[in-house]
Amino acid sequence: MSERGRRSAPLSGLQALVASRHVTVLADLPLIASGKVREMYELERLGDGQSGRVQETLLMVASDRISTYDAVHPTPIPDKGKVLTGLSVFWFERTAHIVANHLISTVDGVPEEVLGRAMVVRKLSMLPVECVVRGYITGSGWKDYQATGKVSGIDLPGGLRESQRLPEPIFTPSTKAEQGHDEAIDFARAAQLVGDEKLMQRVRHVSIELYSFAADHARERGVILADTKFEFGLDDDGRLVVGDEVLTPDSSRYWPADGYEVGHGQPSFDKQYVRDWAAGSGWDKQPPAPPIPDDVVAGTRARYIEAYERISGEPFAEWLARTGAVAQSR
Ligand code: Q0Z
Repeated sequence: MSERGRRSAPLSGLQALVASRHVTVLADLPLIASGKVREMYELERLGDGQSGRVQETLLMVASDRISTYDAVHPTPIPDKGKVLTGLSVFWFERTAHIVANHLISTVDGVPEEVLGRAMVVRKLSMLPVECVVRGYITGSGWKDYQATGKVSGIDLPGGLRESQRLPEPIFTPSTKAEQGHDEAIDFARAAQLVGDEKLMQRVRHVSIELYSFAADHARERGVILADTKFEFGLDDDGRLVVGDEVLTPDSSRYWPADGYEVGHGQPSFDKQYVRDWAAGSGWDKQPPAPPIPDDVVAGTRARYIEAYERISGEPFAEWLARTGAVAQSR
């Protein structure tokens, strides 16, 4: 019986959230944002000991929660948060030549209980747009193309088929909706929201460079990066910095390259077991999402780990060891 189960007092709102949504409450740290699958906490201001300047920092923690059809399942996928954090860090480390990023550390300042699934990051002033890059026509892009021949105001060639590779990657920004779905906007509207056209041109250029770098890398490892979403901010010196998570399966569509075929939707590299099971389960895809059976959890966990290993080229155990998520054997 758990500590909680022995008591008779009703759960507080926060305790209920923690219990029902697998949300981690870290001792003393103020929780400042909780998304479908991640939490963000405020950390102490860090002094650099040199300049006398201080840096506000945040702790981003990826949980093992999984969503399909926009609903979060009550069943976690063990290690999913560690895989996603490991992939974000992999990409941050390999794309610093394209743009600065917010990562400070995955070790220093990270509470023991979230080692491997957390990042200490610089607090940024976030731009109020989602920066989507598409190399393939799918999802909402495919819907918009079928209706109008365009995506985010960009005219595309006629006769494209679902999931087809685009002649070149396109930048298709969207608004950040507090609730519900992000709305596609054109470049001019994004520039207006950001309030700086020159900056927005840089954001578009950097977004496409990041996508292209990652898509080329993934393709060589048998994975198609169909599209992805970045969030940018400005640091204390007004410099452009990529933040949030980058190029993870939660912020991107990854497809296995083998079996790729135009003319229909592609299976997701990571979530296809859950979607296939859900399709046969009788779930109407409306919240609440149902619990996931053990065999589907195990298959999905294996896919996440395979994604980490294919993309990074190293065993997932190396990530766990490097971050102290598991005790080192030597
Ligand atoms: C990220 C989000 C999450 C819930 C704000 N470096 C930064 N500075 C300031 N703000 C953010 C970042 Cl990354 C920021 N989000 C998205 C992440 C949980 C919401 F882990 N919102």
